Amino acid sequence: MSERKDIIAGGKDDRPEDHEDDGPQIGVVEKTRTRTRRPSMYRVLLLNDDYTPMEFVVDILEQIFHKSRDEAVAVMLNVHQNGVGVCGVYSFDVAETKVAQVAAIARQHEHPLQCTMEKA
Ligand code: TYC
Repeated sequence: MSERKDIIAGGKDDRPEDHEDDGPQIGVVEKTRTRTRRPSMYRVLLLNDDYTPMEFVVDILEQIFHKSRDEAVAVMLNVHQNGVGVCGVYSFDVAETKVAQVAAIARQHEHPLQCTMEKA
């Protein structure tokens, strides 16, 4: 009868009631540490050109990058004067989406405005 029970239960010692007379049990406790990493961040950059109207760039900075009017003008002028400037720093997916949105709106309006991203 005990042989039969062991086979069905998957072997001796599988169930608490099988341990009654066995003395101390030895086991190994394993802990797995899952490392959490902060996501890499990306700078979204606007590039200067000679043709895109200043007002159009300011509108983009307000609508897509949620800048105040004053901030948008400051960023636009910085790009105008230095050739390149930072619109914001975002996770990869958000940065990628903003770059695509700028490209789409600029294309619709036939402006050569360029927007890129780089690892921060
Ligand atoms: N240089 C443009 C002009 O004089 C204005 C401009 C600013 C264009 C920023 C692009 O990312 C840019 N009309």
